[in-house]
Amino acid sequence: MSDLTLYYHPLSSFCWKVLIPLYENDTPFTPHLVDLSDAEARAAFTALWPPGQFPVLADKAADRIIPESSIIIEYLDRHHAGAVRFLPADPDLARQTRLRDRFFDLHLHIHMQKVVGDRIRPADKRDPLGVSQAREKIEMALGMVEREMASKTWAMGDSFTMADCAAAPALFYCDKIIPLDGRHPSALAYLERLKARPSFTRVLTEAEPYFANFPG
Ligand SMILES: N[C@@H](CCC(=O)N[C@@H](CS)C(=O)NCC(=O)O)C(=O)O
Repeated sequence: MSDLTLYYHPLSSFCWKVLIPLYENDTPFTPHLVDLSDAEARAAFTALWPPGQFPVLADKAADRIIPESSIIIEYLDRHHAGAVRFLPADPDLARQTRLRDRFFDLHLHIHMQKVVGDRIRPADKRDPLGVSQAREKIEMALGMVEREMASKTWAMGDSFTMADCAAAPALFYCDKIIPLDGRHPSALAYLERLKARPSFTRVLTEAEPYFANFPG
């Protein structure tokens, strides 16, 4: 059994962000699916990490609990490194990678969550203004991705990094709510490259049985 346990759900976009680097390096870990609708499972999970958000990584050998997707990726890169490195050794390039990672999480991913999350709220508790503001922010961010990716393979250029791990789930689910059609050809081509990356293909294949639960 591996020392690493990942608390996750196969449909969770932020969990995808961490599964990608785990699969990139074939890092051994035990997947622990958390069903947040199960009160007992939720209680056990919040005992581990009170915010109750996955992914959370447990490293038994180091007696550590590591929450937050970007922090998990940095932790894996430092303590369980494989052939693919997710942060450049050069400090300036590492800072740029972190900025792009933050960009995908904070300017795309969480607004996508807002739009999707609103669909599962009771009809009388919906937030149309919040959703329309989130959509505007997604449009703005997609415009930035379109300009950035016109001349690049991966978010940092030639190397696949943590920024691409952040981009993959954010762009995949954004495409479900605001299709990356002809207006965003470079962003769409980037998403297609991400989907063809074997680590992300595997994540999507494993999520497939759960896609019926995605609020379309
Ligand atoms: N900042 C966190 C965000 C994690 C997050 O939003 N996870 C979602 C699933 S994609 C979650 O656990 N949602 C359940 C909840 O908030 O109760 C990270 O990067 O790991």
